[in-house]
Amino acid sequence: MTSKHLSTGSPDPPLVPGKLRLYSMRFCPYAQRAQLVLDVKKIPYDVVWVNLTKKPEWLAQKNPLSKVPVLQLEEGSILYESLIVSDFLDEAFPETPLYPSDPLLKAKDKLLVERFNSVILPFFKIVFSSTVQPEESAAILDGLEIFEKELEKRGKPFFGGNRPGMLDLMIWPWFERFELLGIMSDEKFVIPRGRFLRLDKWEDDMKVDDGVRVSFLDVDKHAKYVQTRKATGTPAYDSILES
Ligand SMILES: N[C@@H](CCC(=O)N[C@@H](CS)C(=O)NCC(=O)O)C(=O)O
Repeated sequence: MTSKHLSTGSPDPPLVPGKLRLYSMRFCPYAQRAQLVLDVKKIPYDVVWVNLTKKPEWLAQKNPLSKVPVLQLEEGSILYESLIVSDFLDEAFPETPLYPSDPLLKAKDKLLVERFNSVILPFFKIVFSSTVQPEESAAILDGLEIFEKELEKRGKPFFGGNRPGMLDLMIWPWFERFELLGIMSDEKFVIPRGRFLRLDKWEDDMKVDDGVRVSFLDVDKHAKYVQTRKATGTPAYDSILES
């Protein structure tokens, strides 16, 4: 997990036999989704970290949107978009399934992943503008309330039951980063611990899951990424990780 983020001019490292290849950026919550699925399902993979401000030329050939995550299979096929990659991995590697087997319950989990976008968008607005509009903070709290109630309804530690499932993994990267709201807004908006009791407990349980721990970064590192990206336009990807 220590290799550097490759930038313009860097060759694309050869694929490793027996492993899937994930192209990622260490601070990207979408790419983290795919990594979480790989880690929780214990699928053999290697990661190539990509500098997204000075992109290697080959990124656009792999993904026309030039974004991470990108997944490359051993025989060369390529997929991108975090939800597509995550669902593909779950189906292609059926051991440790991440969705309920009932198609209706599976569809409902997907609806909740979709619904979480109402939290993600205001989250990014607050973190990258450092201002807080009342409708943004309200959207985050309203969104979290839905997930708090859902966890209560399911009556299990995780949305997936007794272990993290796809819904847990698809929303987790933003929970790992929620403290950024306070840090970047000068404490104008924080999600108070204690307001969502079940989600607080869920968060504690997620943090100690073996699969989730692999990609976990503490919030100071996430904050340095956002701060260097905002201040200079060039995040200090590698030096943050080495510090
Ligand atoms: N909808 C995409 C979003 C991926 C995304 O926005 N990735 C960002 C990094 S967090 C990216 O690669 N940005 C590069 C760019 O926009 O040029 C997904 O779910 O995979």
